[in-house]
Amino acid sequence: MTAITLIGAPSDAGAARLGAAMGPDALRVAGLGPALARLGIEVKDLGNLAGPPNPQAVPTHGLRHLDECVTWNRAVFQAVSDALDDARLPIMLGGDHQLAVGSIGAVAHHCHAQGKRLHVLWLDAHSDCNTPELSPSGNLHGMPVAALYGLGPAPLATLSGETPALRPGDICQIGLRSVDDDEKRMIQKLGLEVYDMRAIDELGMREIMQRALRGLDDGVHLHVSFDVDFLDPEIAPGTGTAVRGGVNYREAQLCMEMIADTGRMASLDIVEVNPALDLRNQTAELVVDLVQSLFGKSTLARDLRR
Ligand code: HAR
Ligand code: MN
Ligand code: MN
Ligand code: MN
Repeated sequence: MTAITLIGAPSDAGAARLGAAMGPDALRVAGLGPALARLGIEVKDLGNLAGPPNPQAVPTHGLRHLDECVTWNRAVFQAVSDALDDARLPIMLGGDHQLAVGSIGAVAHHCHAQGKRLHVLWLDAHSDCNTPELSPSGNLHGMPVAALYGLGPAPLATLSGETPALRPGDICQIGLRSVDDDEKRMIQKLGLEVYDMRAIDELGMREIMQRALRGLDDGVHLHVSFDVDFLDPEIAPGTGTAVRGGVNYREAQLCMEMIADTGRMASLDIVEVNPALDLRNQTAELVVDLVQSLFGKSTLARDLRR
């Protein structure tokens, strides 16, 4: 298994509520690094990147804190690029989800250079494909998918040097249950493959993961962008925009296990852990549990499974 680099990105500049900046440390307190090391993986923790705080400004031109978010994303782009250049698997610890512009931008750039095809699994209650014109809030964590498709503020839309960083068919979103009306149109316009909670209820997580993961061969770099509000707030309350009716514990485990079985995941974001809204760090602890499955921990050895 590839060696892992943990990259803390303590930003909450893209969110409405403060607190996601404490996410990386909450994940460390919950034992993320040692849990991965126990699986036999070499883990290096770079500590936290430096960047600006949330200025708590009001929106201008449909968005808040653009300069701060650009600064954060440039730092994340560089750190993720460095890890990929060293043939390591970067885990970007957010922070809020706007940081995916930098991390996925770096992955897109890397894939281009290596002649690999990029496939992104976006696990989230939200579709995050607003633009400043469409956003009801002006918060940039609701806009990273649009930016990766070359839409929205130019410094983010062109950040990776690959414009757009993503093409139709590159992303598959799972767990959606809070999508703004204009975002519904954007999902169609961008041609996103989406599985909302109704799809999970009707088809089951197994069928959805089989569809989401089909066609992965060794020419594919699989990136997982895990927004913890994907999970039901009853089990993961420590997040800024919790939405009821989310993915339950068993569904989440199966999702992670099926990704691990592909052996193709080459980069990961863990975002929107907000310890200020949590109870006894249970959200970070749950994430550590699930991420072990994502890296191949399983109850039975492969040849004993049926
Ligand atoms: N769609 C809403 C907005 O744009 C909420 C976005 C939300 N928060 C996130 N992203 N955690 O996944 O403001
Ligand atoms: Mn998100
Ligand atoms: Mn979300
Ligand atoms: Mn694809």
